[in-house]
Amino acid sequence: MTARLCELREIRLPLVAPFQTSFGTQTSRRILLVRAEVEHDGVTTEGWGECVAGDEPTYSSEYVDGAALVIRDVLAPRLAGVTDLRAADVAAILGPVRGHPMAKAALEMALLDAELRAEQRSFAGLLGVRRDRIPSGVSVGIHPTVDALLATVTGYLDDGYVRIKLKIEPGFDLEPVAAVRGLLGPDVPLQVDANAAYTRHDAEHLARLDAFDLLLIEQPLPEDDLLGHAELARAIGTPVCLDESITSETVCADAIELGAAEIVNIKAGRVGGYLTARRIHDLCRERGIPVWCGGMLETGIGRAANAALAALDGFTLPGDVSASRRFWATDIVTEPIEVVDGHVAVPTGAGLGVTLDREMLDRVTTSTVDLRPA
Ligand code: SMG
Ligand code: MG
Repeated sequence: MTARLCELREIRLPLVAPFQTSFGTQTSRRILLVRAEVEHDGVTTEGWGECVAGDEPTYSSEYVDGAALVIRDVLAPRLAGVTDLRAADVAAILGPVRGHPMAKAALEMALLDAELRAEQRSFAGLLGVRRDRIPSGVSVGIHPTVDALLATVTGYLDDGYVRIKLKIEPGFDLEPVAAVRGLLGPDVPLQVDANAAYTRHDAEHLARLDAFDLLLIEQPLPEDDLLGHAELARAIGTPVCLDESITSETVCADAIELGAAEIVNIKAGRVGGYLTARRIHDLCRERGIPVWCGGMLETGIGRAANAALAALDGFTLPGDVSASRRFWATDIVTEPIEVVDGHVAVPTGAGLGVTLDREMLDRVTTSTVDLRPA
């Protein structure tokens, strides 16, 4: 089997509604896609990967233009020189390149999809998952008013989501959380995500969230403040969950050891790929730390992979694996991700299990770069 990276595409998709977090508002999304090919017994099979880097370096330091450059000029050339390239080796080969986990993850994902398709195996099969569907939670952005927020949450409850996550920031926290808890009643799981908007001095304020019986508070403090998260976890009743801070297996182990991560949000892009994400799942499971699968406003490609990952046994909390229509009017896959009875099906087809809608893909493509060596 010979594998190679072929193409880097950028697409642009408008969001069905603006999505506001503590670091900004998005109305559309630029997304990088990578195409790989595997040749086996004279048959060529293609695979696709999706890069979760955002338009600007606000969630983390990675962003679309930076990821595109590092893929084109650094990462793809390194992989092009490897004989018998396999997805499982990508992380180690690219290890000497510091950072850029989202760019690396996209390359590993494209190769993984191509290899698995060539072998007629599913990603869920490779992971060895036992569930055929996963509970679906939805992430709700900051809204201009609490009434507008309640209207949006009501719509998601009607859609069947089994868990609500609210984005919060200083000035938009206690009041909206109280109102949404009032709307949900005591039984619907509710959690909040601050995307690093608070400081160590906010512990007393954040402790007031304890009144709302939240599943967790996600990433209240800056990415590099592990000790601050550990102190906060001791000071408040709501369990502290880390997202942005968990950049590797090592950091995850340290965060758990310090008491900074009572729960972990796993995102493959943030840690350099799905294979590393699985190892972080294993590590958390050994240490008794619950995990759930995060989302990065992916298309159906990334969501399909997330649905398989989230079916691993250690994912005991509902993830941000919501339906395609939560963000996109039209997805780029032929069978958009759907929420049925509050659950998303784990894809069973070969590779990541989704088929690209070529016409739609071409319609939203804004640029294409050839990754094959000249
Ligand atoms: O993909 O459903 C989704 C969005 C989930 O809230 C979500 N993601 O910090 O967890 C997070 C955010 C990061 C993306 S904001 C650009
Ligand atoms: Mg988050």
